[in-house]
Amino acid sequence: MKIAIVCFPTFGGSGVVATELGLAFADKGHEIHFVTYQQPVRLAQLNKNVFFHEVQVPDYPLFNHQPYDLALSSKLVNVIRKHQIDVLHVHYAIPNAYAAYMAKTMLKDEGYHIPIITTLHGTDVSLVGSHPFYKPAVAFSINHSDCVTAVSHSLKNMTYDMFDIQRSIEVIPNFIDASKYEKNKTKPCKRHLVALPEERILTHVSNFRKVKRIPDVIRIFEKVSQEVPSKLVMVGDGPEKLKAKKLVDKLGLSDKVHFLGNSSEIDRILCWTDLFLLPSEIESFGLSALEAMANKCAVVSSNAGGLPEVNQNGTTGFLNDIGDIEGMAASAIHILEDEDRLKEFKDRAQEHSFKFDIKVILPLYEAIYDKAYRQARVNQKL
Ligand code: GMT
Repeated sequence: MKIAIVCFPTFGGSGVVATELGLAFADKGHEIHFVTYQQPVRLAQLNKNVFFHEVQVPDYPLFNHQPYDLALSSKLVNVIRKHQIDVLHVHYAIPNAYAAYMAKTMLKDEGYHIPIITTLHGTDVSLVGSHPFYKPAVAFSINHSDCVTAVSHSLKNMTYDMFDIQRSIEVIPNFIDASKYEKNKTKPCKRHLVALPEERILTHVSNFRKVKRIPDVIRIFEKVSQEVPSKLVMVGDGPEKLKAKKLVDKLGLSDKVHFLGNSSEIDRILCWTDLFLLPSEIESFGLSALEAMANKCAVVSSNAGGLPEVNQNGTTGFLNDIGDIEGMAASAIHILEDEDRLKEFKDRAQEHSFKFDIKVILPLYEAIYDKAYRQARVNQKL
């Protein structure tokens, strides 16, 4: 099958899911065409089955804002037509599903029926998508996709609650590649670069946006470090980072907190980690937590959105109410203070994460692609 994938190419979870999914389909012999404004960060190498088409938006003095969705829809028409694409999978509704609908409509005029699969990831529904500036266009794009998936039950329910949706939405959770972590067992993990042997390592990975509640991460760590010798590793970049550094200085924690930038080698960082912190305000799934679990990290998170579908309370870690810094610190201390208990949480975290193995998830997307493709062929003949 020839599959075009639209996503954001940055370090965000939706781009990671889209890229890893495309690569997995390419491994199975499908032809994959990524269409976005720069080569996705997890797309290290193109190969004979994997292509990248850059969407360019030339500057023009009249444009106050660059019309990216217009350029994307035109690029999609050209790519789909030239490469005779069978299905178009768009990740993140804004503006990707909207641009896909426009491309589909343009192609329909030529008698070319391209089915659209839209995957909702989270803020495209919650934070951004539900804003009155975007809401009608998002609802329209969801209702006019041929198949719609959401990465958690929580996100699916939220979509129905927030929008007037007239169609079914299928839940297909995010995934990890379990075989990668089994192989990683043999890789050296340079833990000594970050902490002393007797110290525990806590890690947070995000895009440092307000919804991640970065000050909570630091305040939880402050309490933990008073009870358990430990270090905190903060990975990623974003608008809240500078404030986070200032808070770390203010609390006198600068020799215990390491700020790393965005990393495409997250697994190397997570292999040191004992406990992953994710106290988010909103989180449709929490792919970063799942990746941490696959690397044998216990997780202390908030109970926001889809996090309870990933982190199992009392088994793989703990879930506390949003903003409950005391509670999350107590949960973390409980896990970290006892060597055997920590090991049990870490083992169970990895075991649970393997239920989200790509081998389990890929066939779910395959079935959707097949269904959408078959329906498009029927429409083509009508
Ligand atoms: O807002 C973000 O955190 C980035 C966003 C994205 O699209 O990259 O993440 C969302 O999608 C991820 C992949 O499906 C989910 O794991 C994240 O939970 C979700 N973020 C939020 O809901 C805040």
